[in-house]
Amino acid sequence: DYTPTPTDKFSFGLWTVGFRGNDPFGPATRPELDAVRAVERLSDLGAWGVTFHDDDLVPFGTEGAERDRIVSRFRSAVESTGMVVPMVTTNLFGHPVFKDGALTANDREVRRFALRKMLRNVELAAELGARTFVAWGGREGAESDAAIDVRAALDRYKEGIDLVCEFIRERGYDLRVALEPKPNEPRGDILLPTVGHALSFIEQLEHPEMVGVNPEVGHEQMAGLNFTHGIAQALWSGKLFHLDLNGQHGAKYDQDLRFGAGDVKSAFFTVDLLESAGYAGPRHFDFKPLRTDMDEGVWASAAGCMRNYLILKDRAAAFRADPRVQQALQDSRVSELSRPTAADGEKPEELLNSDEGFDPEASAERSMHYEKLDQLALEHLMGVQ
Ligand code: 3MF
Ligand code: MG
Ligand code: MG
Ligand code: MG
Repeated sequence: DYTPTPTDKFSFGLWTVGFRGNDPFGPATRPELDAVRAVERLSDLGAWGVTFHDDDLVPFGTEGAERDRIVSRFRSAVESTGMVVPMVTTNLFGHPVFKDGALTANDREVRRFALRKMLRNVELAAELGARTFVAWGGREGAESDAAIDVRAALDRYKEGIDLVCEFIRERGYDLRVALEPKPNEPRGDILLPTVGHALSFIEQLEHPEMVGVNPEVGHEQMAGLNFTHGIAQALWSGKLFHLDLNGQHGAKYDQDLRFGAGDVKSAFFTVDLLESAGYAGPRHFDFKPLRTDMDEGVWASAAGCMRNYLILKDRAAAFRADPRVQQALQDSRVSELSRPTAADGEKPEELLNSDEGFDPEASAERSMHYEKLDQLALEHLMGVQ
């Protein structure tokens, strides 16, 4: 039975089920989705949490009593369904004011406006009990290398994230920041294009301990990278604060297919990793229901994301428990990699002079037996036991 429950910690952005099907070549194909209905339907389907950009909930420029009314109506829906708001993020890409970026726009007034928008949204995130504040800098980038001083842009990016962290600390909020990498789209090139770039950037910040990453399946795959390896390195660095699960077919436009509907073999190993590495954060979906489909398709795709995760979780567990797999893993000497290369306390000088009678020719003749191991993974994925 692959019915999700809140203990699975599945969450969805309001902008996912609320996506109306507009693309660069055509307008929306679906009507607007009311945020309260989104919360109720997601809760009915077994989701645990709902996330949003400030503008998904409160239209850009809405102030005062109207803003308060919208937030409190949403809050009531969240509370009455028992849902949570684990993450909040800021839209710093939609309004034309951000056409040249937000925290790294060449125009200083734009950067100051972007920071005010972000700080205000940090207040809202804390108010709603969110623990993660995602920052995707979709417009932080360029089409022409003549138009941007990348080193200055990184100074301003650091300055912006540092200010957000300082604000969180001064207010005493229980909130961490997660940077979301993406290589391109909508900009020709976006700053912090991959998980690796973001991890290295974080080390330059004033409060690196407060900042991690929010990797998205499709974003890494757009860069031709292995998503599972990317999140493995984030886990290894203690930086996998959150993640965006979806589907993508290789290096093309950001497809945002429902989770599992892209590279399914990669999705299998992603779930296998998350479940075996003890990742305790949200299983957050950032996808777009196909613009060919109407309301029923929206909910079918949301249900599909969760169902696919649970199926893959089941398949991965069966893979790990299979005695043939355990034998194959041993034959492939996978766990030997966990053994330190040097002997306990061994110095490089001793290692240099160690003569173990090692025979490179004989070693090179040993098969790693990966074909057999990988075939077993594929058969479990395909449901053949
Ligand atoms: C774009 C994205 C974004 C981010 C979001 C932060 C609109 O490709 O993935 O979704 O995920 O802004 O969570
Ligand atoms: Mg995306
Ligand atoms: Mg995407
Ligand atoms: Mg995303």
